[in-house]
Amino acid sequence: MSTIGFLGLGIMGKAMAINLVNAGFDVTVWNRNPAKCEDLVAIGAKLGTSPKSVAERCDITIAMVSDPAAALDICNGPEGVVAGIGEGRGYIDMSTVDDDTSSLISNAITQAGGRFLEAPVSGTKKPAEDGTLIILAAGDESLYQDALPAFDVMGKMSPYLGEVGQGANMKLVVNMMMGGMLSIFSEGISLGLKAGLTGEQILDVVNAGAMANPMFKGKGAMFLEENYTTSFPLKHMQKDMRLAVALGDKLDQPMPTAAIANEAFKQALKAGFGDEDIAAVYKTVK
Ligand code: NA7
Repeated sequence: MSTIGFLGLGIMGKAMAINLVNAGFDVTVWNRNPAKCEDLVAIGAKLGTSPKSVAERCDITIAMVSDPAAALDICNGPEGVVAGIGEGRGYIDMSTVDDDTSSLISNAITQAGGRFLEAPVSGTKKPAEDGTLIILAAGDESLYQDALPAFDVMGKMSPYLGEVGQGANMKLVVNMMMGGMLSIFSEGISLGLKAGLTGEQILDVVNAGAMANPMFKGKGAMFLEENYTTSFPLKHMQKDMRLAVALGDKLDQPMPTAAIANEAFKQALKAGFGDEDIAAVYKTVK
């Protein structure tokens, strides 16, 4: 069994690392704010002192941090992953970033002798806890094969999508659609309520028809309860929408709907809802 390093113990990383420890992997953890390592150490994880020390010690180091800036931060500098990766060891970035950021990281890791895989995930807190994420892997295929036992613990499906960039692109395509759907759904619920329908009536009809999906079911209930407990921070969805719109620019792909949904999430961010769940986009239209 490979030794695994885990960098970034936020909502997602913590749940994923716990599953790896519970499955019997030898896991070393690091988080910028070290207090978040305590629960992992309590169940048997080792404590790393820097991204470099973790990458030096482990066969495979996994990262799950917030955004492109954070993904680059933990790689670069004298205490970064690149300084510790060495010949043949593996680095898997599971954060959601754009393809250019992923390529920069890939080049730095491979020039240092390491192997690189990007593997952003589809799924939020609950699937991370349940080990049912969809892992979108791309990059070094030998590292993908080596990582499969760990992916099987964290996810229910982990397709190999080809060259570095294709995992990042797949993730942005999926989340762009999710953000657009959530934005129009929040407007529809609000419109229906203002027209005098009840929330239950609207959700019952939506959930019985061709539009039924688990997200509408879960987030619809949250809208009606005005419960915005975070499982997917709204600030991260706005980042994903921003990166998807930028990908559309780069590829000359018109995306009028995604661009407007991005504005809705920007508005929610400006209103101070960034650390609440993506369901809080509803508050800007209700
Ligand atoms: P969270 O719960 O916001 O956690 C973010 C993590 O990223 C957390 O461990 C942060 O450390 C870490 N972070 C943020 N910036 C940095 C920098 N500059 N250096 C090192 N570490 C950093 O996010 P989620 O777990 O919900 O999401 C993770 C990813 O999955 C994200 O890409 C989503 O879009 C999908 P901290 O605890 O603040 O010290």
